[in-house]
Amino acid sequence: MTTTPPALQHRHQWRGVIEEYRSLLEIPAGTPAITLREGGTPLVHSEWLSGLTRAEVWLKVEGDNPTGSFKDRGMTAAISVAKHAGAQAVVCASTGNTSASMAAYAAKAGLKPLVLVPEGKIAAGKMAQAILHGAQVIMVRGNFDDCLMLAKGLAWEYPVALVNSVNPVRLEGQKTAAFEIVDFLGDAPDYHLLPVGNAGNISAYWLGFSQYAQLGLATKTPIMRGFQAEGAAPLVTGEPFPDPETRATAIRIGNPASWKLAEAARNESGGSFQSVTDDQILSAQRDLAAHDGVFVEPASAAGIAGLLQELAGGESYAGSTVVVTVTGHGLKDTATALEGFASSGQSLVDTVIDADVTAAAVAAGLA
Ligand code: AN7
Repeated sequence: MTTTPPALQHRHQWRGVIEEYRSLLEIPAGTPAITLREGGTPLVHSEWLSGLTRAEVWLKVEGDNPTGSFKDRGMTAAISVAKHAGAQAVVCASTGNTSASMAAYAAKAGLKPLVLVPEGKIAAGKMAQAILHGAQVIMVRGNFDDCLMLAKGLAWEYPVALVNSVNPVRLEGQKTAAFEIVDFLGDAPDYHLLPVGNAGNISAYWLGFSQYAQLGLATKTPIMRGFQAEGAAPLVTGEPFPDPETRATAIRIGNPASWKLAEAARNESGGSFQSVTDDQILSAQRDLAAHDGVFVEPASAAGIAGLLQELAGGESYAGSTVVVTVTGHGLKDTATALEGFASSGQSLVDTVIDADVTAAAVAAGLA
């Protein structure tokens, strides 16, 4: 038997969300974990937002997951269970991040990934991930909701396992983000804000917060506030959007699969659904990057945009603890980020000089 050197004994290598939380997850006993060591993402304190709100505002930075979004939490669970059950191929509909995550975990598991995406509406980084991880990518003339209908139909009639969040195992993995927040803060926050598209994430968070409260691991559950893009805001209006439209393509969804669960989360937590415009989203994305050093994709900034909108409207968070989940990494979609930057009237990098210190100093305004 080897012994661990004393200096290393206190160190813990994060094992991924299944092994860290297995006893709290409803997945079949003995399912081997197919993991990229997802989860264990940081809660980063935002001095900027804490100052604006006179609250303690923390960012749950889910872009730090292996494929750059929160989807990896649910995907390790769904792929592990599908593999254990003998699946050969997996399918999902996606606005980009689910397909990137599914393709990576399917590659790790030796399963064939099949991806259905709305034509022309997927950020380049996400598409590159799905392709490089070996997915067969099928573009659909339609939106995400059409893709989900097809994915369900394929899984129903052919030997492919569906891993969209209509698969309840996905929510089991995804709820670990709520566990991590409570583990870190010592209790649940007063408020939890996040973007909402297909509504799996908010449903999973509510499951996780509720479970911790029932187990006595938290004294309370947070008020849940979900934010949608104005052009794709069915949970705000109460009606499906037949033609959802937003530059935050990740949340361009008109008929969320977890509609009922998300409404339950709102009702039971005393929360709300609100919408924000694309300009607010892109402006929040820039401000978060510039103030806090956290670069998120447009959809991920919806919760930040929502918090700023509420403050502008006179809402007070003073004295409370607030967690805002930022769901995906900014590098997923640099094109939209730079378009937003340019359209805000700021100039992109356009100074070109010879390799000369004086020229650099002049260009930098130092001389
Ligand atoms: C960055 O990848 O639906 O409300 O197919 O990628 O749980 O759907 C992505 C959704 C928020 C919304 N932020 O979460 C997909 C997909 C980012 C996202 C959401 C998504 P849900």
